[in-house]
Amino acid sequence: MSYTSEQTESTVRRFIWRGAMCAGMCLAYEEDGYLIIDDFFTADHCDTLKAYAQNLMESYEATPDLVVFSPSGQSHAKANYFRTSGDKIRFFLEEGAIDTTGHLTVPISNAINKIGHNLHDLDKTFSEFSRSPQIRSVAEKLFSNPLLLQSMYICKNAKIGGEVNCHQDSTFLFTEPESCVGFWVALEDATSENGCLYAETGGHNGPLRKLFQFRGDELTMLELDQTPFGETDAALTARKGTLVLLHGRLPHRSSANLSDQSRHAFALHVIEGNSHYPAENWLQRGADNPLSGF
Ligand SMILES: O=C(O)CCC(=O)C(=O)O
Repeated sequence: MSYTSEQTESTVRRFIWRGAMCAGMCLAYEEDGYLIIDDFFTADHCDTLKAYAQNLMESYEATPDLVVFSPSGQSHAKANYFRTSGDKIRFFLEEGAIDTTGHLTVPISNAINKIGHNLHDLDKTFSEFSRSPQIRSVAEKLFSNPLLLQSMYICKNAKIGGEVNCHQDSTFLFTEPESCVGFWVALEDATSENGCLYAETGGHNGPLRKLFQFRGDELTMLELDQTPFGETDAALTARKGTLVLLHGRLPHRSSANLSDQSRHAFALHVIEGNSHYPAENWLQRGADNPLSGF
């Protein structure tokens, strides 16, 4: 697929956070399937969260046979490590971070692809960030009973940060009716050089293409609809502190980071508490560990 006719920054609508989600923001989100709000977090707040995460990563000791993040072709142990991470804090490495002998090719803090998937409940610092007044305010505008389902600290480090293929978040976080919304926060400037998000403007009006499930003791991708994605040509560039809101049906992706600037981000996925969360969804939490809200 080629991504030639990039939608320029000037044609992508942008807003500035002024304490509440205004009518213009609601309309843009409804029409485009994404919403960019600058100055959502202060640069200082982002720096503090990034430094905190760097510390966690530097203290982490990798078990390379378990942790490489690869959405396809995982070994059983790796798939299990991923599958059971919904109510834990786990570290996933970049594919290029380990050599054939199982040794790290780069320092551990550069080797990590992401930390997931329950930072928002298990870590006080991430819980406070996820439940900040501004995230809560947007969530309460979009949901009647918002529940925090999944969180990720995404590194996309310089030179090694991998590509994220085009997908719809509802493929991975499905409810009936569909309700997933992604809150993606740039903790560093995200540009077309270091792997910003790209999206298909209005593509949330298309069908849900796939469902990622845990069935018969394995993770499987079910095909629902063969309609190809349209062009994901809207560059959702985001300076540090910007919120990018992503509708669960919106096709989006990001490129590998070949630049010498890292692109750290925090992503939180929220669902409607009044919807049904199927038992086949890959991400499950124990009965003694229910989802919570703000
Ligand atoms: O940060 C990225 O590059 C991808 C994030 C993403 O696709 C998501 O949060 O749904």
